Amino acid sequence: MTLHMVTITVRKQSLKLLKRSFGLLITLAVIAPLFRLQVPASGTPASGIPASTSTRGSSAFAPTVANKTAAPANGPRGMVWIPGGEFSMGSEEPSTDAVCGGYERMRDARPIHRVYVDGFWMDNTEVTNQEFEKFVKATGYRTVAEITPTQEQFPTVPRENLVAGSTVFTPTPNPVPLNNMFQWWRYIKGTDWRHPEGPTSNLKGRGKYPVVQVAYPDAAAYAKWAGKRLPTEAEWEFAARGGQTGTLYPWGNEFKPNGKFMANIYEGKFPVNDTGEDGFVGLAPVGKFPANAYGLYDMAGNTWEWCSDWYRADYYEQLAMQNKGVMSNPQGPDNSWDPAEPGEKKRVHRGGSFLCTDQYCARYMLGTRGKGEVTTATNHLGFRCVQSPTKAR
Ligand SMILES: [Ca+2]
Ligand SMILES: [Ca+2]
Repeated sequence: MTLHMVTITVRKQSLKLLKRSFGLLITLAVIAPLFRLQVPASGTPASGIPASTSTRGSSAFAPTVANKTAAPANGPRGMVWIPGGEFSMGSEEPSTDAVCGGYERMRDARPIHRVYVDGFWMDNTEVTNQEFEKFVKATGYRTVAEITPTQEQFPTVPRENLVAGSTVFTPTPNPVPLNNMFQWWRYIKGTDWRHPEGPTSNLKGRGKYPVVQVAYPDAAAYAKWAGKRLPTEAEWEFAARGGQTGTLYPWGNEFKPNGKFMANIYEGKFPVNDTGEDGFVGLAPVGKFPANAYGLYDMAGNTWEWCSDWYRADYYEQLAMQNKGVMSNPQGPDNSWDPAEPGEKKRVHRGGSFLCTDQYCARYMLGTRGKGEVTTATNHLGFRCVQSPTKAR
């Protein structure tokens, strides 16, 4: 199984590309040339990272050593205790050549390196619409997707295209080459967290679904209001691994133990027809698949989840060159760098989504990394929060 993630990036100079890509596809949707998908050129390295980091043929994973200290009393409701400890972070070379899952695509997840994180509380599910609504009602917060972008923010975008909206996955009518994400992603006016698939969609009956169409500032604002914070990338991976060592998935190494799907991903022909063999076409309510050993649901699939770290494709390489031994509570690099779009500011995404498929995106697998421009939201991107024990209420 390999996955590749779909990263969508707001781009200030994207008008030309959007027009070319979408010109004949758009009907009712209003496309604002505010965003651009990150489409790594097929067959070329995803980064300028030296090629000496492969771990093929030998495991670079040393045993996870979780802290033994007991969970603090009176844990926050809806959160589970993650003991913290030392573990091997990263991903080995995938065994697949799928479009986005091959070696070059995963280079940013190597070398595998030792990391220590303190214990913390973590939301046992992705943040739901119900929860996000409480925040919005209490604060009057408006998400990025609800605010009309300005000419100052996007000086090269025609004024008529400066409309509030967001990005929505739209199946194609027929099979298409998987080399151009513009074929299945559209910027649609009037899309936001209350209208996650466009202005005519709504949240009726979807209180327990994960909130989506949240950009990084939206997720961070919610976390702050809740007295929590977004997880670091290291915390997220430690938690997802559930105390195991170097497994491929949060539940182990077998994709479908006893023939059972363990995550909400995509089956069928991508991006034409999601057959929903795992029980869900598109998003699922949170917590519909078994939790990992720490009691965390949907750490693979359903929605991508924001982490607080800046994304740098070469961050793990930098750590290796610094040779500081076990990294303690790493907070990520000081700035962002994605060689595919070096001008964009990106934070880390983790866990993959309901669009992950072995045909296209294998980044629901443990240790693999995603990234996204901070103001860009989609209908397959959400988040969950953490809380350090000293701040537990
Ligand atoms: Ca599914
Ligand atoms: Ca998830």
